[in-house]
Amino acid sequence: MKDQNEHTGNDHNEHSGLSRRDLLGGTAKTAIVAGMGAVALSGAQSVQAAEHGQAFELAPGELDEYYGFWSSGQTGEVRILGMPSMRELMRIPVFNRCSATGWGQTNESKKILTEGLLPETKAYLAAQGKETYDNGDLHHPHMSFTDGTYDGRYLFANDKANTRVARIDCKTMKCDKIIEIPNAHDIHGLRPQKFPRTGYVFANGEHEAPLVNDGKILDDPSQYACVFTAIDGDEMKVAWQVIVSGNLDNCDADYQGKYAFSTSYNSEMGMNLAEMTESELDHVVIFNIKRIEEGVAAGDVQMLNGVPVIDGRKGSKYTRYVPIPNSPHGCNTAPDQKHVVINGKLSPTCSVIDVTKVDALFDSDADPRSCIVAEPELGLGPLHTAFDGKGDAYTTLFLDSQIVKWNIDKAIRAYAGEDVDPIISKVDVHYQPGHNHTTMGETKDADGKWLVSLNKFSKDRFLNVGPLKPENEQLIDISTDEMKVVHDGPTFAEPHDVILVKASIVNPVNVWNRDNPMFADAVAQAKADGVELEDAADVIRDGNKVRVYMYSTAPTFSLEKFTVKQGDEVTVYVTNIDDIDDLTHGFCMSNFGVAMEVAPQATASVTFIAERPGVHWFYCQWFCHALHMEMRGRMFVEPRAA
Ligand code: K7E
Ligand code: CUA
Repeated sequence: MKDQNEHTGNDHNEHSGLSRRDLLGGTAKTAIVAGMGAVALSGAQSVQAAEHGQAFELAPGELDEYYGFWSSGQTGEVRILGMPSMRELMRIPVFNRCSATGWGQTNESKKILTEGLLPETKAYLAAQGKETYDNGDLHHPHMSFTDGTYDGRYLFANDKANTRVARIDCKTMKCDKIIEIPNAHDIHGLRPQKFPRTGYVFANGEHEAPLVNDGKILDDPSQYACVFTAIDGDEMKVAWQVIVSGNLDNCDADYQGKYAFSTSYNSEMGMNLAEMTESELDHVVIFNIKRIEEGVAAGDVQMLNGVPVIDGRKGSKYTRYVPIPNSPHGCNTAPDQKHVVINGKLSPTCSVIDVTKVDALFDSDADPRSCIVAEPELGLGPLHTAFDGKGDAYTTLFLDSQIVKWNIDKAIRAYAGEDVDPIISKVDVHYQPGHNHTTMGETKDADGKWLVSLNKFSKDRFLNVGPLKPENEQLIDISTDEMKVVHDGPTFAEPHDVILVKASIVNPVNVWNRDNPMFADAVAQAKADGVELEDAADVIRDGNKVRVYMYSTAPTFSLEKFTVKQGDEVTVYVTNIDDIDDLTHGFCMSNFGVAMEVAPQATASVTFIAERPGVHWFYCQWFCHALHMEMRGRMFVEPRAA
């Protein structure tokens, strides 16, 4: 971390601090407390910074210490923020349609968006005149693990809206696989296996439905089921599924590679709010991975949509059901590699599972509650818990609009009867926090530096932008026992969850590797057409299909014009032969609704029907050169003979 004096002593911070304070009257107090509003008191600045502890603002040109990988909820993308500065660095389109990059329009992205869909989904979409969904609800981005910590290979993320799981290749920071999960409905909780490696990606189907949902069973909830899915993260294929009792909300895995845990807020299998919240106790389902693998190998399954499905409902040898007070939500394994915190939501408590006591549940039919070693009362609406790696936990209290810091060991001692208070401190957040996350906090390398609270409401914290308000992500310094909110970060819908990863773990490339599978189809097609992509200026006619190959190098396209006939199906392949960092080109065919990004050494392609006769300009829509405006060419569309 940079020396704090250097940060707060710099002019830029002084001025931005002042204008921020003037604009956002409400935050001024927080800012001053945090030391970042030290404005105009230049002599006192270093003192305030020292009191504050950690610097989070970066001077121009300085790099962050962590990557933050953010979900975006109903926007359907993943966002990358630098941390702790909270500067947004990039957006990765996943389940959404992106105008800037052409995600959802290029042939490369359409392949990823369509190839993993189930046949009945493709049929449904075809009836809507679509090839894929263009919305998603991305809640949970999580990185692949090796030996209990992030390994920088992949990010995985769920789509609650359309029951999909996506993978992002961390070399290129592009989504490279999306699969639809059969037999399950509305994937919510998602976590990778931590040990020995990922391995499996565990995914919870949240909503109950008939297992074979073909319309024969409708309003008969007794025949509905929820399904837990283990995906092979290397192959992006479903490995196996488990039918459970109750529904499934969030999940996590242990550090031993033996168990996965899922919360269930609707053990009643109720169909409305009153029914769903009726019973005093819901449960956590514990999945015994080895037993399930053995059961699958032994054929104790039914095959549904090509996937082996095991029956893990109550009484099964594959699962255990641990009663938990009403409607547990978050499920968080601590970096001590021993405890799993189950967040109460409607109960003011968190329940702490000791994973070393889980074996007995399976081997000797011990009381399922015997694995609970603490149940501290923390406040109203505990949703998610983060950890600092020093034995303390940080739980969001949705209803109280607070984060509570508590000590796991003290909670265990209190549960055993000792007179100790596990609560260390509480801090107000603004307002109604859902997830929170600490630096490296869901790995064994949690370092206890920063906490982010993802708040669902911002209300009066920012300039009014109309009835739809931004949400508010707050940065909290947790380097001391007293938590300090040091930064407000407004964000558009909806920052559900985040992981904070040490920058040294993530090593993206600067230019594409020409062997990347992303554009393997284009490479194969060019080869079949006898075209060299990197040196192409070719128009290949194949019946009424026309393939136009060009390369781009600042500030020109290799083709300055090409001619097609009205009604032709035209595919344009652009290969960016520039081999320089940050020299991205674009290809936009104006008035055809066609645009895509072509980053250095990438090939991208797009297909459209040339139904408009006339002269049409295509241009580079990604600023690349002083002569970027001149980087354009013409498509002539000859009218159909009358
Ligand atoms: Cu708590 Cu979808 Cu992660 Cu939202 S879930 S808060
Ligand atoms: Cu090439 Cu702008």
